[in-house]
Amino acid sequence: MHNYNYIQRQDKEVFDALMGEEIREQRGLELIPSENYVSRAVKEANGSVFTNKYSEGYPGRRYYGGQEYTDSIENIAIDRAKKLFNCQYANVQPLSGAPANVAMYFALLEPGDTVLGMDLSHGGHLTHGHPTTSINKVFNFVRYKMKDVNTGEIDYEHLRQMAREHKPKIILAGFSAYSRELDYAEFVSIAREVGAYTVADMAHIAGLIAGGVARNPFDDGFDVITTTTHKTLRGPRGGMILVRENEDIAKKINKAVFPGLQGGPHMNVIAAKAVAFGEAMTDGFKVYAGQILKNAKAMEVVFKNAEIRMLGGGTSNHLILADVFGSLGISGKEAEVALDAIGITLNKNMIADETRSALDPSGIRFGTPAMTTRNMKEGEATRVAEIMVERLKTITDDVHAITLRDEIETLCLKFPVPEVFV
Ligand code: DSN
Repeated sequence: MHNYNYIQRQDKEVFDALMGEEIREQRGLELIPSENYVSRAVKEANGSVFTNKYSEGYPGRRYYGGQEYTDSIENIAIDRAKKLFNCQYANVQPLSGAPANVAMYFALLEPGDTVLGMDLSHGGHLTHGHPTTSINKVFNFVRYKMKDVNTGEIDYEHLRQMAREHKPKIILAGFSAYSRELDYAEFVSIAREVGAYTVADMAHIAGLIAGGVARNPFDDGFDVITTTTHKTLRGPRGGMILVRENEDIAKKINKAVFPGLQGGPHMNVIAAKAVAFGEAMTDGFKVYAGQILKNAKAMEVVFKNAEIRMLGGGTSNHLILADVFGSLGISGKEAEVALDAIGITLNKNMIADETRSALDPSGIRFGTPAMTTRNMKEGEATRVAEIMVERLKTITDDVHAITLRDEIETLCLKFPVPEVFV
């Protein structure tokens, strides 16, 4: 556990909140598939002197003086990102995933241009053009879906027809609640036919790609990848945009990030990204990424045996989306609250063609990146899934809930959150 000696001496209110979160993270089981635990080294960089520095611009081309070390740290982060994802250009300044996507749109599009992206309820993301977002006022978004929600297969023929009809400038692959692999070559073939850029938002699976257990969209010819750095990649909260080989696209991306969208980059976060990328280059990270998948498969088996419907029929990545309303008659929100009461954190989630509201949908979404960082393996993943099913099937049994909560807490104490990964 981190010590916060200076904060403790100076600011009791903030110290109390920090200690509360430290204990919550140690004692509870984190199954939100977009969350993870970073190393102490990443935390040190994130909380370092680089937070003091303004560095508008890019290495070698800054607007303020005193940049010898900021240039050095940003170049380290860029070089490592390029090696990790096998590409020629990287912009490590995006503050997070949403600004990375907004900058990418402004780099590649003119107002009114069309983007073909995945429907939110079929696994896409708000920033892929949901009607409630600001970018939806600037660009025209059309959405594709899965052909069969029971296998997760995308309807590529329909996607091709939509591309011919709507003539998008960008075809966007990627998701935040989808449990299968995409056929990137098919996306590239469709995009080339209509002259569109191919962009993959790999925020959820960046660590799986870096660890070599998920396909890299660049290997099939994608032009651009956007991502966060804090999910499976196990870095600080932040974003990044990668360009496979086209210098013109890379220049447009750089201009769109700064000065187009952002001001001074958060150099402390860039330092932490550099440290996390260094960790992701190790053999240990490859083992970690592989174990994420094995743990998710172990959970899939339990849900299958319990006859709880999973969107896509199961999982090929780090997450599972389960239709608890259709299978057990309880809403996603009820399931989230019931599991939270026994120390398991996950999130309610819409399922494909949702009939309920976004705030009380039919599904729950959970995944294995954080539990795998705690060194839990298939045995623990199986038991956790069994506990989840038991809890959901006996949701009104408060006495049994106490037994299950004790078992989760014991498990978490046995697998403390580690601080050193290399
Ligand atoms: N909020 C992230 C997730 O949970 O998937 C995506 O932005």
